[in-house]
Amino acid sequence: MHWHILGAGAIGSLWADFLTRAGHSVSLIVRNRTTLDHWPSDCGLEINRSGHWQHVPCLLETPDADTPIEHLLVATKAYDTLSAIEALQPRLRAGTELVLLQNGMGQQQQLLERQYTHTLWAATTTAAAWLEQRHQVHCVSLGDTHIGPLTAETSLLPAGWEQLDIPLHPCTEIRPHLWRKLAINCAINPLTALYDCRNGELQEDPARTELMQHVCREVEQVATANGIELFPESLAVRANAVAQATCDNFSSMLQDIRHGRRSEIEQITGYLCREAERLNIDVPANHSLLHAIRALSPQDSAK
Ligand code: KPL
Repeated sequence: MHWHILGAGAIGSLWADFLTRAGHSVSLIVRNRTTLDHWPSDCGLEINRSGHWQHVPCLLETPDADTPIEHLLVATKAYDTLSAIEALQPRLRAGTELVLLQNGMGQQQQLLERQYTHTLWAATTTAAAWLEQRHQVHCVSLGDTHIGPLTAETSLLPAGWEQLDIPLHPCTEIRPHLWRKLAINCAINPLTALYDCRNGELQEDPARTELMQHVCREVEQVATANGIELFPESLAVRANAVAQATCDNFSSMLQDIRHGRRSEIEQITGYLCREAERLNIDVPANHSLLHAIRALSPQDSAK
């Protein structure tokens, strides 16, 4: 099977490794010609697993290459989804398999509303990785990945994914899993961005803990009104456990803001607030975080 991967960040690069290990060939679609010309290596990627570097053979190309795409993994930032897929339309076919593997919610529904004829899945992962350089990725943890179909009459897994040697959980209903990841991200990401702190530092200050508890209670209300059961324990307890397990990490949102990149606040807390408004639920703590993060990041307030 030949898989194209759109988005050469840490997660896209990690999947290039997973897919090639499973015997598939991979093309990494990079943003543009300049990125391609400045790629630090002429032979794809390197991955560091448990302290050892290994080569990941993959081809590199730009979105305007002319080879058809039959299997596409979309690992871009959530806000780039629609425009990135639009740009690839000339290369996609009816029935092209498309997997969305991203943070946040809203983009899955927006893509469905475009009524393309592709076969769609959404996936969410707790796998963790970071880029040392563009072509060098460190695998921190394989995590757990849930995947499920978004379109009708779609099999549980895309072609060749049954061979992936990772904790992969196919499910008929992906929405509750997307909500669970969204809920954790609502509870941790904007707070770490606001306080400019590591995930583990959220629990070190009673004011932060209290705000996190408010945020969690509001998220639970909106999830429940949507018919979603989050976790057996409260979201605050689960989010604290995740913050503890990733205590040395800087959340993706904080990293985006520190690097002057647009954050995914609109696809995380923004989505939650839009759902709350639709359901007539007051979410003042989440609203104030949404506005605070927009104000922190010129890239976000420009949108
Ligand atoms: O998913 C994450 C993120 O940073 O986006 C968490 C779980 C908060 C880990 O850092």
